[in-house]
Amino acid sequence: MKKTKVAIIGAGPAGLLLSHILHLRGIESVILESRSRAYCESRIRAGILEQGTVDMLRKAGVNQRMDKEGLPHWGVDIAFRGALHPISIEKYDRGRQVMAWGQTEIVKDLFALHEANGTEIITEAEVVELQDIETGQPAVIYKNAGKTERLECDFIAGCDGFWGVSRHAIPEAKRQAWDLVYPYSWLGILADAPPANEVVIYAHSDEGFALQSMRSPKVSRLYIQVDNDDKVENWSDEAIWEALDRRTGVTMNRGPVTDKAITPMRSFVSEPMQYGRLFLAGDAAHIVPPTGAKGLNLAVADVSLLSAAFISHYCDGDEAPLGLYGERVLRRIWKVERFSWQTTRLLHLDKRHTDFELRLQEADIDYLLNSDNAKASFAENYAGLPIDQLPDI
Ligand code: RFL
Ligand code: PHB
Repeated sequence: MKKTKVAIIGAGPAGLLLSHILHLRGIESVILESRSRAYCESRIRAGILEQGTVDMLRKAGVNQRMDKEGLPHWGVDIAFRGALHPISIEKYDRGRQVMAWGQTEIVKDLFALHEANGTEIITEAEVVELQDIETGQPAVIYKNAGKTERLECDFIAGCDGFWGVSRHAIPEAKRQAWDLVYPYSWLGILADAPPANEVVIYAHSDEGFALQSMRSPKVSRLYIQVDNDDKVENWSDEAIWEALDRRTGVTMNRGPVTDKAITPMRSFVSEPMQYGRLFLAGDAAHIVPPTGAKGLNLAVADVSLLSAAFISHYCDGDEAPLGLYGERVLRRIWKVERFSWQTTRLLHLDKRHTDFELRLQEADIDYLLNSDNAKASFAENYAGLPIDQLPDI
């Protein structure tokens, strides 16, 4: 039987970063991940980092490639009524910026750091049960190479994403969740084509939402709004490029499409985020629709507070931050949920809307594009709300 201080479930950005920060302060942890390393390193997901996420990655030393190859952005462009309208984050939010740098690359760097530091990640280890989380000696049961194993620990960090098992270990009677599924999805492609615009384009059009983003000067990441029951097979590459051109009003640079997938959109929060010796972080406790580019950034903000609380416990004998973790982190999460929900409703076409509601939506966009106050609020939220506490590393 194995034993560690913090058992971490999931090797997504939340679990990998938490374990790395704990290692920097000499706190032992073990990560249990159901998939292979190659699978984790190739999942294509987030691409835009808040200023606070960039700062956190620098503080944790996960920044060498990011600072060399990441693309700092001064703001975003909103495509509306056939024209691009810039919202400068630099101008409206105290010189702050965001950065285009793929989640895939962060995950690769974190796996490489773990390998170099000798911190333990057990891949292809599927957690099936959390035991005794209300006691001082919890344990995690997992299946690895055909055997059932037990990992004893002081604490469990549930970083196992939306489909994970951790939050279900909190008794149903003590748990509450809020869930909203949107009436549209995103069809996303990755293409070996230079981005046509230097910053992200968010487009509202009669035909629906579209987004142009990037992973490097040679690779574009693009999305279009589709119906929930639509299929990838219904869209040829050329049909996607043409929809992007029409919806953004910008002619995209074409290139070979290397990935094509449909993602549903949901808002979800589960409370509490701590119960006994179990602490949740990232998508395990909350989901946002991707319009605000917040999912990964929220996971990093959670880990910032959670790692700081573990450091207070183990290095300073101070229990208070662990006790306050859930309450403190949820205050920020609900504000980010609000921004993601608002931005999604602002920019998508909701076929259920009346003409009156559509007019109001267009007035909302017009207001954002022409009010310094509205732009300042958008910039503050997009670049990222302050994170309560950073770990002392
Ligand atoms: P993850 O990345 O889902 O990792 C959870 C890990 O847990 C493992 N796991 C288990 N392991 C052991 N036992 C079990 N029983 C397990 N069950 C699950 C899983 O295999 C997995 O490895 O969660 P984490 O770490 O909380 O990170 C969250 C982010 O991945 C997510 O919020 C973002 O990708 C969301 N997101 C975006 N976020 C941004 O900040 N900016 C963006 O621009 C952005 N764009 C996006 C996105 C997500 C997207 N998709 C596909 C959902 C764009 C898209 C299309
Ligand atoms: C991305 O680059 O994948 C991306 C950018 C902005 C978003 C969502 C996703 O809002």
